Amino acid sequence: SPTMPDLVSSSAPVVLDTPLARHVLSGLSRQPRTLSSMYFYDEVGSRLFQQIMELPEYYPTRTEFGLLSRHRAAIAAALTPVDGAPLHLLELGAGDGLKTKILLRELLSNGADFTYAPVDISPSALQELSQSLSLELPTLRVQPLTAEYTAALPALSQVPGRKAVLFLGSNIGNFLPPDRLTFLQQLARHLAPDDRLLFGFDLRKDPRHIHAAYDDSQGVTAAFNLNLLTRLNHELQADFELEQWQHFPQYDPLEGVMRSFLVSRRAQQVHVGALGKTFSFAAWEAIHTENSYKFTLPQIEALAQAAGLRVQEVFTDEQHWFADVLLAPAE
Ligand code: AVI
Repeated sequence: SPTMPDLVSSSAPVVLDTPLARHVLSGLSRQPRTLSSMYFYDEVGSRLFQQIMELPEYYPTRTEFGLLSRHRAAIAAALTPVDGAPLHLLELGAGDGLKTKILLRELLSNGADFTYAPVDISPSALQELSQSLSLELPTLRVQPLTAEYTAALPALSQVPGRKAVLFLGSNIGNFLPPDRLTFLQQLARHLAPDDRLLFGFDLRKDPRHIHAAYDDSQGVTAAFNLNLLTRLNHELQADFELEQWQHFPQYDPLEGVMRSFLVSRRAQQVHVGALGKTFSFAAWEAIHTENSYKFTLPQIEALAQAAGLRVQEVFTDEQHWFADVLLAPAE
């Protein structure tokens, strides 16, 4: 009929205006092509990341778990207000909370008055965490929030009492250096003098150990990286053929960064339905999908200082592979 709306016309491209669609449009239109690792964490991606954390080669989780167990009394004491004021414990990128439960148990057994507020971009991960907490730690007060890290910060200023912000697992390593500083500066702006931060940093070590952690023999990390393309196929009606892409991680010992790429095995075209656009890739062209920075202690000190913070205490493992660093606002 002449009044048929455009909506039902099958030839018109559907242009979806979502953060993911906008990100993919700009990331695949630029050179080098880049997609953010932030979008790894859909339901399948979050599950694959849980599998990564159990891999023999992926040392960060095990190492941080060990150091948190080893230093749990000192860390819990450093986070608890001496005057018995209530503590608001915010965790950015909480994931499955396996490591955090060590601290939560310690705080509960000390009789600390606190609320645990886990923030995660993945609703499924957060739901599983809330369920497991209500079973394992039924007396714990939990306030979960599905959000990107930065979206959770403004609410911090309104929290009464002492705040402690956990950012474990070297999530900070996934930011590029300028974004890392901006993020810490933003966070510091919402802190009162008594507030504390506990940040996990993966430390520099033998590059072969680092490389193996991102190129595991079972191919779970490859599946995790490739899942980003599956996500674009599902959510943006793209037609990436997964067999035509290869996971390629590379450690740069000068910059101390593990970079992950998806490399096109042949010249190919990929249509992204939701963008109404086709992208051409040359043979062996790469999409840069992740940065995982590794740190030195002087770098951590310098970062803290640049953000208006100071390092109060460094908790580490025997091999000095990983550090959980207690930060406070600079005087
Ligand atoms: C979440 N993040 C700290 C992990 C990392 O080590 O950068 C994500 C990851 N990527 C590959 N393996 C694990």
